[in-house]
Parts: sequence; C-alpha cells; structure tokens
Amino acid sequence: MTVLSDELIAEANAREIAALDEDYDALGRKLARGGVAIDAIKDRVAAFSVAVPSWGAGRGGTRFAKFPIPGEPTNIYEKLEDCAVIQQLSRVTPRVSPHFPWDKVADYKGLRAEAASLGLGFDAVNSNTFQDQPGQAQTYATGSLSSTVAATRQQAIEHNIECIEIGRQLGSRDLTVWVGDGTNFPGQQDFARSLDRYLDAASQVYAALPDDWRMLIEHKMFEPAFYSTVISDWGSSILAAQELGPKAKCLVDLGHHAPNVNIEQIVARLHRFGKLGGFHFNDSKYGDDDLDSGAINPHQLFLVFNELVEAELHPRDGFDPSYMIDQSHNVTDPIESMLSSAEAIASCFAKALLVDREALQAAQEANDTMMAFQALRRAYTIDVAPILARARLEAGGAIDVLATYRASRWRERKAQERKPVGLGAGIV
Ligand code: PSV
Ligand code: MN
Repeated sequence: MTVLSDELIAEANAREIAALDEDYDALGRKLARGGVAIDAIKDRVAAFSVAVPSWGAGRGGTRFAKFPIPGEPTNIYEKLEDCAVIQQLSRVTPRVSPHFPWDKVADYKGLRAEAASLGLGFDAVNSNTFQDQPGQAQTYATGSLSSTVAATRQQAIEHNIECIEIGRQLGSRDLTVWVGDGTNFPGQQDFARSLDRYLDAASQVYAALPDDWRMLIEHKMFEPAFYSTVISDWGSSILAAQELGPKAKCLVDLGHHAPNVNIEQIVARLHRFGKLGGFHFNDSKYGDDDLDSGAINPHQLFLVFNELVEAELHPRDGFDPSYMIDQSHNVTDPIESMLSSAEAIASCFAKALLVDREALQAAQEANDTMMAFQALRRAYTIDVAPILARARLEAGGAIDVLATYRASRWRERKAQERKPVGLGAGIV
C-alpha cells in the first residue's frame, strides 16, 4: 500500500527527468575521468539506509514550548503513515525506530503488520527511563539504572527488558539505552559507586538480550544533568560496553559532545575496538540542539561518513552500524525536515564513497599534508545530487522530494482527518 499516489510522483518526476539525465551524464563523465563509474556509486547509495525516529514525526519543540501544526500525527499509527511518506519519496528510510512507552500499543504483531503494509520495518527500540510515567511506582528524578534506590533500578531494568520483548515482536534487533542519570551538584553522587550501580543494572538488561541482539549504549555529557552524567562520553561508553560483553556496542549522537569535539576521531576510535554500534544523526550550533542533519556543519557530517566508509572497508567484529536520524522540529514540517536530513546524510555517504582512498593513504604515508587534505576536499566539493536523485528515481521515489511532498498536500489533507495535538513543553 502506498500512502501517496504513484501517479503524483510519476507526474512530478516527468517534469524533472530531462534535467536529471543531463546532470547525471555530466557528472558521470567527470567521475569517469578519475576512473570512477557513476553507476557503481549510485548502486551503493541505493543500498544505503537510515532509520527515522517515531518521535521525529511530530513537532517535538524545545524544552520550553512546542508549536503544533494542523495534521500532526497523534499516535504511532499516524506516525508510521508519515514515516511511510518519507520512505516513499526518499527511498532511503525504510525503518522506524520506536520509543517506549511513547509508542506503546496493545497489539505489537498488529503494529508490525501495519508497518509492513506501509513498506516499513522497525529499527532499534529505545527505552525511556529519563521521564516518569503516570502510575509508575518509583520516580526517576534522581536516576534510573544508576539510582541509589534498588527498587528504582529494578523498575528501570524491567522496563528495558520489556522493550526487548516488544522489540522481538516488532522484528528489531537492537536496544538503545540512553539514561538521563547524573548530577547537578558537586558531591551529589559518588562517581565510582553510581557507575558500579549502572553497570550492575545494565548487565541484567544485557543478560536478557536474545543471541542476535545488541545493546547500544548512548553517551551524553550533559542534560538533563549538568554537572556530571553517568555515561558522559565515549570513554565511559566503551568501558561500559567492554565490561558488559560483545553484544554491547556504543552509539554516537552528534549532539552529545562538548562544542568542537572531534567526533570523526571518536568514530575511528570506537571502530578500532569493534565497538561502534550506531549513530544518531542531527546537527547543532550549541549543544544537543537536534537541528536537521547537515544544517550547521555539513563538513563535519562528511568527515564522520569518511570514517564510517573507512570502517566499512576495514570491518571489525561484524561492523553493522544502526543509523538513525535523531532530531526535533519546532519551526518546520517534520516530514520536510526528515526528507532534507535524509538527503544530507545520503549525500555525505556518497561523497565519502568518492574519496580516492589510495591517493589519501599515499599522501598520508608521504606526509604530504596538502594532498591528503585535497583528497578529502575533492570528494566533498562534488555535487552528488544527481546520483541521489537517480537512485531514488530507480527505486520509485521522487527526483525532487520536497516539491513532490508539497504537491501532495499531505499535511493539509491530514489536518482534515487528525485530531489536533496539545500544547505544552516539547520532548527532550
Ligand atoms: C537524548 O538526548 C536522545 O538523544 C536519546 O537518543 C533519546 O532517546 C532521544 O534523545 C529522545 O529524545
Ligand atoms: Mn539520540
């Protein structure tokens, strides 16, 4: 079942096809001069995918406020519909990453079937122990897996195990665990004991993982705790993953570091030890801003992909990263933002594929700094839009995703059908 009419997409594509053919052929000739076959790159791009977060389908807002728009999804079923629009147009986002309890339903087999009928599958399951729920016995106000209160730790363990159980029904294979645990005052918690408690509780979650599952540990150096966090950085994350075992890997969210941290180097380090398990893509100017991917620093995104492609070429420990967009929208239509992020992400992947790795390595070995830098620069400055568009077209997607989405009047139509969502503060 397609959510948008195939005729609409075909009509929009018909207007663009001549220009695309011209641009694709011109780029093909340019790449061929360097010995690169454009179709081979296009096929790699066609095989690339990134998951979308269920919560990204709504206008998340900021901590201060949210500004809902008419036609926003109000539940997981409507979110899936919107994710299906993104996939139908972009052909690069075939999976949705759910978050619990936000996406709780009575029938997960039915939810999986509904997603499948929309052409979607499920990616990593995210647990939530950073927020209390109505009727919950223990509060997470002072921590969850690392809490000093045994009953609170137990509640957090059980919630994560329930997420695994739900994920099994949905066909997921990863559990992403981000905890908001940490402190706001010096002395508030003992750094060593709180990590010990976290490790002990996390090992009980780990023990519940099916054989083919992974636990992705997401670090974050601040927010909601601002003095210290229990899994603050990639160092704490890899130590925890090493302690827990081979099924535990690290997940890097681009917004979870201090400003100007060299995240591409973190990628290389985690991969060196076989612990790079996943990525949350977004962009930021100041902190965990959750802005659209590539909006502020597209070059950093390219450099990250340069390391990811390098990691693919030299896999360790079954390198199979789970890629997801993790962003929040306050002033745009979330579908448009995720379409634009998916394009930015796929574009950096394509550019990274175009890096002449032999030239790069030769320059590195010869200490030819300028030529090493130019090997990256040459790939970064290539406009790969025709490759992405051709891959989408061949898969049934839209050449111009945003124009086609607007022509569909999806949001306006949904505004007639869906209940308005409430005001209030946004998500984290
Ligand atoms: C935390 O800031 C985070 O990046 C984690 O991935 C959460 O699960 C997600 O945001 C949800 O808001
Ligand atoms: Mn994240």
